Amino acid sequence: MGRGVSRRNVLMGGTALVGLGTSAVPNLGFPLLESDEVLVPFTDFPSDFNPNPRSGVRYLDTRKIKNFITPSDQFFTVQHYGRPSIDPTKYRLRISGLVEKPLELSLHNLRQRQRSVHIVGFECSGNSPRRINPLVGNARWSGVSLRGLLQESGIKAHATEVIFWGADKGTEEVSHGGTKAKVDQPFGRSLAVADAMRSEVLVVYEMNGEPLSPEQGAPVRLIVPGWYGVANVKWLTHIHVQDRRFMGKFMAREYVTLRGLQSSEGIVWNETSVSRIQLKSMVARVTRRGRRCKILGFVLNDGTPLSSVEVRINEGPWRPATIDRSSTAYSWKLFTYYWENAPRGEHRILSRVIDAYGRVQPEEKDLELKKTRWENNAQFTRTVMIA
Ligand SMILES: Nc1nc2c(c(=O)[nH]1)N[C@H]1C(S)=C(S)[C@@H](COP(=O)(O)O)O[C@H]1N2
Ligand SMILES: [Mo]
Repeated sequence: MGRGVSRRNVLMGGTALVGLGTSAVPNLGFPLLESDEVLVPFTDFPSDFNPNPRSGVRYLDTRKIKNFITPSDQFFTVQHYGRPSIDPTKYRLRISGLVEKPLELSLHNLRQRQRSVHIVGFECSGNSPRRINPLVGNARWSGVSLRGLLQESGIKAHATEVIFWGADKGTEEVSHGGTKAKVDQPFGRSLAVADAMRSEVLVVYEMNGEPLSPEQGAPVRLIVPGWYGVANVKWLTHIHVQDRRFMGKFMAREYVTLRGLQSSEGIVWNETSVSRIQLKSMVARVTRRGRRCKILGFVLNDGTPLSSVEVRINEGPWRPATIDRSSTAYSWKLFTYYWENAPRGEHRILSRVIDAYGRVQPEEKDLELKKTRWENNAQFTRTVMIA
């Protein structure tokens, strides 16, 4: 895994949680709403919030997060070209390009292989505080390791890039160098070989112990732990290996972030393809028992161990929150903070997360040089009304 920090010793809230490999499947559910607790209403929640805002899209109502694992029928869903339906008995996954042995695998072939299970949480990189970040979820994904498949196909030494195409297509007008072509293109994303060969990247056929649903990519999808949703290609039918960068629409023309870097020469404008999840936390649910409030939130990041999550009330001091022990490297991490003697009235609640490299979740003003909408991980003030 490299990057200098061992993911086995996930440092959280000051305690080293040993043995939390991503394949650990903890049984520690997050505490449910207890009978004598009341929900504290948010005053910033959009009054027209609709969990199914339009056909093909499902939002997670983050106030209702009760479980570490998001139930499949609540997990968010989006896609760009509509949902193809694939007959699982006719399904084939093709692996082509710079490999010694091109493969064509049926669902049965995949299921016969060694099964890997990872808990992975992710959000769409277009997730927005305006709708209270509803494009998010955390699930248990089962399938086979992509690395195993690439090794079996005999990936060649000079390969640098692995493309993943879905069965869903759109007609795109592509324009380069003053020439234009109109073509039917499948949804496609790629990974550098080094990223594709991480042992935790999965070719998935089950979500939360059930076959993938049509909206979540049935029968087979990719899951790239620690990356934004766009990397997790649904309805995956074709993997292609090559020796040059893939510049498809969703790598190079959409899901691109424009960000200014301060340098001694002034600002350098950088454009990058959306990839690893930026360090983010959000307060999601507040409950109260008498004057004691329980603040629950979640953290998403690229899998780097965390150093702390903190909560701040009404511009008071930052205070440490407790990270739930069910957290794994690539899950979302639920956290709680108890606020004693919470007075009646409206209050502002903010959270921030700091990782083991000392990276701090940015404030909104720190993102002024990010000029495009993707990857908004700014600290997010919530407002509540306490009765
Ligand atoms: N084949 C295909 N895969 C896709 C997409 C798509 O349009 N087509 N959308 C991506 C985007 S932008 C996101 S955020 C996630 C959403 O995954 P979910 O619907 O399972 O939550 O799927 C990704 N995979
Ligand atoms: Mo997305």
